Parts: sequence; structure tokens; C-alpha cells
Amino acid sequence: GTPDFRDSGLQFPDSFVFGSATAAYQIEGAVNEDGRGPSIWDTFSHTPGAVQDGDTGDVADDHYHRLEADLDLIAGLGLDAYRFSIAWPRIQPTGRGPVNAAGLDFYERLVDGLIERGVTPVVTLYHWDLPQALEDEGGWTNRDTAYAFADYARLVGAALGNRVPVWTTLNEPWCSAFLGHGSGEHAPGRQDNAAALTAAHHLNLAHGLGVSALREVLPETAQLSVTHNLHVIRGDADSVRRIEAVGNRIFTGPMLHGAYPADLIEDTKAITDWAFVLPGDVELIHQPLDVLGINYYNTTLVGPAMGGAHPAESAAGAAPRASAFPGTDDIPRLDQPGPFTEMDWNIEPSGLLQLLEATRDEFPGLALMVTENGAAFEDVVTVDDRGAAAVHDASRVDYLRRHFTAAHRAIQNGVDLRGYFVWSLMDNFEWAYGFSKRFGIVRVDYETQERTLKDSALWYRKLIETRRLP
Ligand code: PNW
Repeated sequence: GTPDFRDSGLQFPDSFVFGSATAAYQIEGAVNEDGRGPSIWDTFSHTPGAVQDGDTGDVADDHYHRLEADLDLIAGLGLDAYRFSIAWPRIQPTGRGPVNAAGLDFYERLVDGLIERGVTPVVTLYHWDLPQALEDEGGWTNRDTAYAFADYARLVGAALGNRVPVWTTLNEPWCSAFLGHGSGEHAPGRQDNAAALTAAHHLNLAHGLGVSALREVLPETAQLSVTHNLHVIRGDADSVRRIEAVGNRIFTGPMLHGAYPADLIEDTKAITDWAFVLPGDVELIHQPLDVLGINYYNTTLVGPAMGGAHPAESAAGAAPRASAFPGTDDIPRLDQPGPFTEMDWNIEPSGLLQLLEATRDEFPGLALMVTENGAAFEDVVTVDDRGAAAVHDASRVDYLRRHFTAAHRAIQNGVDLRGYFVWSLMDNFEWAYGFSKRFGIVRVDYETQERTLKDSALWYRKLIETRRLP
């Protein structure tokens, strides 16, 4: 029957990878140490008004200085794998040139520390911290950035390839392109639809060139992937098609089918003529992958397009406003039934099952991995008579149980789902929301940097130990 997405007692395969994930800028801090150069997120977070409460990643979780303790934390949870990202500006402070040995050393210690503890390292090369020097030359709107990324990928691959079995080129290029250059809510904070579409293409190109560079230096057994936040859009069919085009297929089309969708090019022709796509580009982008990473949080509900009468576009002669989904301002986003997380994202585990099955149907034979799923909630901290702290996050436990149930159902339905990474290992710098939103299964006290396992971490530890949903 239909799962109620609350099941317990479900058994996962022994080979299933239970992991957790973080990203460099969200946890590391130490932004001026060991030769690290500035990234676009340093610039952006220090721009007044860009991030809630003026928060920055200058210190964040101070992970850079607490590596050994955090490795023990990871091992203590029994994680099979740990997904983290490498800060490009630690490896190449200006985005080009030779390796900064002191910066690489941190990731060598991280990788070696994981392996010593029996935890598989899963590396993401780009989780949004572009070296500022490259931004000064146009960033992702400059085609050269894609080639610079490939050089960076080759350097890191050559250094860590003998120890890291799974490699991801980009995390959520949709966010980089469209939150970074469309809505402007992420670094570099631009609001220009044409720039956003240009950036999307250059991110695609960076992925393809990066995969080729990695194949040159990695052992044949290495697994190569990319991670997308694939949007689950429900409602009016034509609105769904249009938003999926600029939200998902703009990336999966060239990367996995070897072509940009014709409807996307048609839908966006008032914004760009796509002249930035040079002959041969889609062949460079279309590289065989071993696994596809999927980040899933919520769903979106849309109504029929409003026929040009949308208020955002109705002012005489006004250009369509810059947007996270360029060219879709005439599509109304509808309210959805709750419940919601602290991000105001709806909790809808059926969306994960739908997404996994649809992705399997569209790309048969491609192994899938949930590289992020999790939720921000306000946690309840208690301290007992003897001073021991506990963090009660029943909502997060319930969220995770429901989404693991959906994942289990996907496997039963024949989806080749290899693993699942909870976002996030610990509370961290939640981008435009700063430290106001807590996604961790481990609580971080930002005064003392003390880490406390939340109830969800204890729950997850039990799941990993038994492979059975508690
Ligand atoms: C992802 N959206 O970000 C990122 O990969 C993480 O670094 C982040 O902390 C996590 O999800 C929680 O936000 C997203 O607007 C940010 O659709 C925004 C969106 C999706 C993902």
C-alpha cells in the first residue's frame, strides 16, 4: 500500500551508504589562514545587508582548528561516509597557479583522518566559494572560469585521487547561477537574467571539463558525479514544464542527454540568444558519470501562467525582473499545506519518492545518491542536575524518518539508490540566513564552539548501526 512515510523497522541493504554532509565555507572559518585567498562568499557576507544579522563565515564552526575533534565526532556517529567540500581559494588563493601546499595539507589531514577511522571521504570540488580574483574577471559569466575550474580539479584529483573514491564536480549549480546572478540572494549577488543563464552554461562547461580532467588523473575505480538540487514542481502542466526547464533540465539536459532542451531555448529567447554556447560545448559537457547526486528538501506548487498580466512585468516598458527562475514571472507560486520547517519549506516526503522515480525513468541505469536531505528546526536544549546537556529535536527525527521511509520505498520500487547524506553534520553558516537556521544533527554553541549530539544524531547512529529504521 501507500507508505505513510512514518514507517519504522524498515531494513536497508548492508551496502547502503549512510552519510552526512557539510560545505567548506559553512563550517571551516579560518578564512585568512595558511594562505587562503578570499572567495565571493567572504566578499558577499561582508557586504552590509546581504546576510541576515550581518553574519559571516569568518569563524563559523571553527572546524579548521577543530579537525581532530570533529573527526572523532564523525567516527562516533558511525557514519559510513562523510561528504565535504574543498575550498578552491585554499588550494589556489587567486583561482589560478600552483597548489598552496598549506591549504592542501588541511584536506590531506581530513581525508587521512576519515580513512583511519573507517569513514569513506566523498569530495565536492565546488560548493560556491569561487576565488574572488576570478570573480573580478567576471566569475561564472566568464568562459575562462570553466577552464580554471578544470585546472583546479586536476590539481586536487592528482593530490587526493589515491585516497578519495567518490568525486563531485559542482554542488547545486542552479544555486550558483540563479541565486547568485538572478535573484541575487547568494554571492556574487547580481540580478541579471542574461548573466544568470550565461553563468549556468559556464558551470555546465566547468563540470564537463572538470570530469575530463579528473579522468586523466584519477584511478579507473574512481566514481565521478555532480550534485543537483532538482526541483519537484507540481500543479499546472505547462507551468511545471517551464520551471523544470530553467530549474533542472538546463543542467541535466547537456550533462546527461547531451543537449540543451529546445523548449528552454525558446522560452528564454527574450532574455538571451544563447550565443555563449559555442560549437562543441555540449559534447564537452556531456561526460559519462558514475553516480548522480540529488539534494532534496521540499516541493513547489504552481498555477497556470497569467498571460503577461503579471504585476512584476506589467509596468510599461519594464524589463522582466531578475529572478531565480528567469522568464517565469508570469507563473503564480501557490501556497501549500504544511507542515513547514524553519525555512518555511513544506515537509513533503512523497516529493523525494517522486523525484527518485522520475530521475530513474529519465536516466535509466544511472546510480543515484541523495547527497543532501534534512531540515532546519528550533531545537530544545535542556541541562540536567549534573550539568549534562541534551538537545531535543523531535521534529527533525520525524522529518528524517519520513524521508528515509520514502528512500526505502524508492529502493523497493527498483531505484538504484546507493546512499543518503543527512544535511547537515552540524549547525553551520546557512548562507543568506547566517547562523539563524540550524540544520545540524549536532548542535553547535557559537559562543563556546561546543558540539552536542542532538536526539536526531542518536537516532541516526542507531539507524546506521542496525541498518533498520528506528
Ligand atoms: C543547499 N533553494 O542549499 C546547499 O547545498 C547547502 O549548502 C545548504 O545549507 C542547504 O541546501 C540548506 O539550504 C540550497 O532556494 C539553498 O531552492 C537554496 C535552495 C536549495 C538549496
